[in-house]
Amino acid sequence: MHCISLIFVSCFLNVALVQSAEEDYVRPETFEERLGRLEELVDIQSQTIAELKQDNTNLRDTILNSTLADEQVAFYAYLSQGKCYNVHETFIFDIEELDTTNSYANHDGVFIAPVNGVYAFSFNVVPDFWHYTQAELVVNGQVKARVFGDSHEIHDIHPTSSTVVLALNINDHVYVRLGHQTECNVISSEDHQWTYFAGWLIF
Ligand SMILES: [Ca+2]
Repeated sequence: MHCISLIFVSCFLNVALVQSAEEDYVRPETFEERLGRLEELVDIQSQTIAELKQDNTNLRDTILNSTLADEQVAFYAYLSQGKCYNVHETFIFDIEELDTTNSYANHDGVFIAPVNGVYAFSFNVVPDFWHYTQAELVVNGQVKARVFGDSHEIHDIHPTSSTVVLALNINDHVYVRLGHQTECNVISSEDHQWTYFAGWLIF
């Protein structure tokens, strides 16, 4: 009886093992299938490497550009000729002698800070003969410096200038405009002086 029981258990185990093996069976891959899968992996790896190379190039350019901007921000521009300005009209210093980071635009007269930092700005304004002129240095709409040149009662040139130091954030807008306590004629000429605007990053 004991022997019959053993045979029965043995048969049961065999059937169970065969069923389990059939369930776990995975058809062996052919060489072509494995090769195809490897090619897919190589393509994915190549794509990843290309993306990493591009990221590396972008990072290097960013670092180089930020280093240049930190060390070399400077501009200087002047008016090619004088004119009669309206109150609060921006002076468009159209002759650009220097603009190392292309941050001053000689079509609208605005300098846009390329990096955070402490900057120096200098501007010189030349009132016409028999004129008094007020001008303002403006940052984002706020007046930060004023000058006033007065030859109202004399046929003379009385230029007026100022140099200021300001802490700016990146993208701050800086420009020079006519003030409100003023007459309109500003001159800029070879014969006398140029009306100019300059700035540079200190640190
Ligand atoms: Ca420029």
